[in-house]
Amino acid sequence: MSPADAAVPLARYGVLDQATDADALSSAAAQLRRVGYCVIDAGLSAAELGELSAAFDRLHERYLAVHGAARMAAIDEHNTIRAPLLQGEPWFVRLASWPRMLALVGQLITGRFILNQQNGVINPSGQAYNQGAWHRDLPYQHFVADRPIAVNALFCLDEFRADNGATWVLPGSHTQAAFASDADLKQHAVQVSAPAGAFIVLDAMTFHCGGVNHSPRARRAINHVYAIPHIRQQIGLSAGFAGDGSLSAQQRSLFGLGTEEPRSIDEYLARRGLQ
Ligand SMILES: O=C(O)CCC(=O)C(=O)O
Repeated sequence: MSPADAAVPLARYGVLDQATDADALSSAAAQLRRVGYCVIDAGLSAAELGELSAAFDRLHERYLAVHGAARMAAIDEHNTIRAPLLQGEPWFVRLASWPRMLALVGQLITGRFILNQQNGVINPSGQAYNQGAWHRDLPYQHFVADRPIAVNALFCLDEFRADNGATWVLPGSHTQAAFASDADLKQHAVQVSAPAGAFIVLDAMTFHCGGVNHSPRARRAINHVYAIPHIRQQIGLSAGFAGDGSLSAQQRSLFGLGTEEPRSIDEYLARRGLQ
């Protein structure tokens, strides 16, 4: 549909009730609720994208040096950077708190949400990698919620194309408890293309996987899961940021400070206001 067509109402009959999407973000939220995913532009400048890209490569090199490339490969962790925002590269804290993304998550998750995890993801050229198998971002879970309880936001550091293994999703799979049959997947899965600088946003219960990268270069992304605070963080971000005076109040809340379980009855009662 062209932009000119967008202003022309569609023909309909028998319709008594219609949703109104006030803006691009509400429209993306409506699509995600319906089919389980959407794509939004983050709005980074080319210079900002370049800085983030350099920070990602620098950090991956350091990460492998610190943890040992061979040891990481032995447990299939060499194409992942766990919790980059805890590793002294300010861009990752900034990206995790990107206002446009938080505004979208705020439309999708009712009440408070926190960052459950952030991971750098590398889809290497011509090789299998750990995100190439179908999964939910709340893995091992088979239930249906009537609204998102967790949302994942895959930031495309490179363009996502069919040839470099763009993400496959099964539309609507966030509304079905069971994993679909292989035949259903082979027929109905769709590959999501997106430009560098976009977020591919999924209901975290939507089944998805990385595609096979047939291009000569790795395809990089940074995944985030935002979730209700009842779901524990993949790695303790709140502990990692404890004592960090540089965070805003909004970031402290986002990274889960104050949502940790009380370690005693006294601590619980103190949080309820007991003097
Ligand atoms: O690399 C991709 O396309 C998918 C990444 C993914 O599935 C994940 O990080 O959960």
